This record gives sequence, structure tokens and C-alpha cells, in this order.
Amino acid sequence: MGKLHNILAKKIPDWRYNYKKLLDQKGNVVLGDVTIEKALSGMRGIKGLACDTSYVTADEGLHIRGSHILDLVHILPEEVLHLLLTGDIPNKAMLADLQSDLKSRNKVPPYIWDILDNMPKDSHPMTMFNTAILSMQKESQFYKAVDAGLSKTKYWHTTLEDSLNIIAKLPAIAAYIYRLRFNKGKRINSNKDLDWSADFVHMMGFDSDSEMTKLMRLYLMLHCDHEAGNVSAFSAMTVNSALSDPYYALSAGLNGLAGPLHGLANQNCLRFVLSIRDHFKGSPSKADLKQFIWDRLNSGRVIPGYGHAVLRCPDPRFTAFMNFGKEHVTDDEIFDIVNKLFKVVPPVLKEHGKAKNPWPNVDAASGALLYHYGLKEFEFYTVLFSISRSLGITSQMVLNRALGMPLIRPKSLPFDVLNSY
Ligand code: HAX
Repeated sequence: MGKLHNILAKKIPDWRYNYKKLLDQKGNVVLGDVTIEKALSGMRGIKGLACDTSYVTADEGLHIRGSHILDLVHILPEEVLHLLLTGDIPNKAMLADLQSDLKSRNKVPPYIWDILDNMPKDSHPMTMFNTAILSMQKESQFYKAVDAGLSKTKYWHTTLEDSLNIIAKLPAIAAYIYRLRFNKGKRINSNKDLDWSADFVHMMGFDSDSEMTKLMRLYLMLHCDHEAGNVSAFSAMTVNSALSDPYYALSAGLNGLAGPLHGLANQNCLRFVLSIRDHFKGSPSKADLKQFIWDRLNSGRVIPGYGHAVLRCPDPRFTAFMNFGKEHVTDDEIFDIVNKLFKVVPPVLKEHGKAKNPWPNVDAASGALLYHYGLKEFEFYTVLFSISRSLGITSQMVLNRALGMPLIRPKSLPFDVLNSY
């Protein structure tokens, strides 16, 4: 077991004490009303979950363990994993320990390559990715521990073991899916001298000593977590709460990420930007773009990459990608269209009057940057999102196990009962 285990073992007794104290002393405090409108609108705004890894405010967006995401753009995904789990950015020695721990766990069971090789050639990369995660379920140490009747207080140990085992393997699995699905040639082995993101870039077949690696480190850090109530985290936490192991729970959550209103929006967003380029044979004028947006809205379609269920401001993760693009990308018509959309879409959505949030979300800019560096197969983009989001989802699972959080089971009512209120 690595040092991360020891760090958590020291912190968890205090967290458990605080959890119990909160429940004992403030268990009856009312957090808000549940109206029929809320029950009929996807439980929007109902405060019914606890999550310490991250917090999203409507006017500033994502905070990881209290730090605003724009103050974390310099850290590695491995560092954000440490932060999510423990509340602290690791020092150099801790980071090196975590990185070498992940390296020691990164060998993918050979049967996974066989399973992927035998899937239909036109399978969606997300289906392949989630199938690979679920197929490794037989490796679960948590499953074996529960089956053996281990004490509940120890559940978090094997949840962490499973989580680290999964996280360590995701880059190799995703990279192979990329190469297999898009005819890029043979599987490339991991390079033990590279960090988690650089090794991923290397295994995909890109030069790991390039700006693509810088972008990938940022990408895999920025998408790591977004509270517990979004579709993927909530689905994963619900499955996790049934004492299903991390393989079951993570793949359940990532199936939700594959929805076009959630993680799949990043592939749709780039497709949308490319359709603008193709329609206008280049980057259009703002006036033409404005008309294009209105035509799309009037035909009843959403503008991908804009709007959000919780945010009411430009997503800071979008801002981080735009800052990266401004620093590194010049003369790129796709990035230019993304820039113009940012100027044109919010006022149009405001005038249109439906979307509660007219601002860009995380998916509005990332695809243009990946495309710029040659990762043009946009059906693969949600897999990238999934690798990163696995950091947050698994961290939440470990913490929920550490606190002994109970089964998630909200109450539903039939429509005639709702009508009788
Ligand atoms: N374009 C056009 N209409 C939009 C819109 C957009 N970008 N965003 C919201 N609306 C519409 C909704 O469709 C809804 O219309 P109806 O009343 O006719 O159903 C109305 O505005 C109110 O919706 P809302 O309350 O503002 O938004 P929701 O919380 O229901 O949904 C979504 C949030 C992100 C799903 C929504 O804004 C959307 O569909 N955006 C485009 C797809 C997208 O970018 N998704 C990625 C979100 C980020 C993410 O989770 N990534 O993983």
C-alpha cells in the first residue's frame, strides 16, 4: 500500500467524527423545500446530497476542495487526484510516490485486449471504454472483501485499491481504443518514464514531448469532478451505495457521461463547430454566425457547449481552455469560430429567453484545441472526459465508503398522489 493509504488512514477518523457530530447535532435542520415543480424537473436545486471533493457555485463555478479551478490549472491530474482524496495538494515526495504507485498498477489484463478486439468495429469508443472497465470487475478487491464479510469500517481500503487499480489502467485502455477504433496501428506500450498524461499521449501515438501533452495534462485535470449531483457522479454514487464495487459503479456513471446532454456534448460541440466551418467554407462573419445560431434555435435544436444546469456564468473550465488557446494557438479557423461563438451565442440565447444560463460550458472550447493538435476523431472526446472524471467519481466513492454513507434511496410518488397534495 502506498503513502496515500496512510495519509487517508490518519484523516478518516476525524472525518467520521465530524460526520457523526453533524448528524447528531444538526440532523433536523431544514435545507430547503421540495416543491412539486422540483420533483417534476429532475430534482434541480434540491439540496439532498453531501460531497466534499468539489463544490460548484452558480456565479464562480467549480471549486476543488475549496480552491477555485482557475487557481489549479498548473497542477497535474495526479496532483488533483491527491487533492480530491485527501484535501491537500501533494508535496514532491508524495506526488512521486503516487505516480510510482500508479505505474506499478498500470498493466491491463490481456483479456481486455481480446474483448476490445472482438467488439464490432463501429462500436462507440465510450461503449468500448465502459465495457473494458466493467469487464475487469472480476479483479475487484472490494467485491472479495465484502464477500468475505470484512468489517464495514474497512470498506474504504479496498475501494481505494480498486480505484487506483482502475485509474492506473485507464490511459492504456483508452489509448488502445483510439488506435484500434480509428485504424492507427498496433498497440503502443507504456513508457515508465512518463507521467500519467504524457504516457497516455505517447500510447495514443502522439509525440509525448509536445504541446499536446500540455493540453492533455490540463484537460485531464479540468474535467476531474463537478459535485455529486451531475448525471455521471450521481449514477455512480447510487450504484456504489448498493455496495456494488468500483468497477460496477464507475462504468454505470460513465454510461451517463455518454449522454449528449452531459459528456457527449463535447463531441457534438466540435461537430457543430465543424459544421459551421463547412457551411461557410471557413470562419464566418459575426452577422452570418448570428443568423446561423438563430436558424438552429428556431428549428428546435440546442446550441452545444452552451447552458448549464447549475452554472450561471461562463464556465471557468471554458475560460481555462480559452486561455490555453490564446497562449498556444494562432491562425486556426476552428479556434477562431469558437472565439466568435463566445461573442455571438450568449446574447442570442438571452434574447431567445429559454436557457437559464446563456454562457459556454466546459465542452465549448476543448474540442477545438484537441482538433488543432491532430486529435480529430471527435467520437473519442468523451473517453478523454471519462478518464478525467474517473478521478473525481472514484474519490467520491472512497470518501463515501470511509464515512459509511448509507444506501441512496429517494422517494418517488405516483402522479395521482402528487395531484392530491
Ligand atoms: N441551446 C438552446 N436551448 C437551450 C440551451 C442551449 N444551449 N440550454 C438550455 N436550453 C433550453 C432547454 O432545452 C430548455 O428548453 P425547454 O424548456 O424547451 O425544454 C430551456 O432552455 C431551459 O433549460 P435550462 O433549465 O436552462 O437547462 P437544463 O438544466 O434543463 O439543461 C443543459 C442543461 C446543459 C442540458 C442544456 O443547457 C443543454 O442542453 N445544453 C446544450 C448541450 C450541452 O452543452 N451539454 C453539456 C453540459 C455540460 C456538461 O455536463 N458536460 O458534461
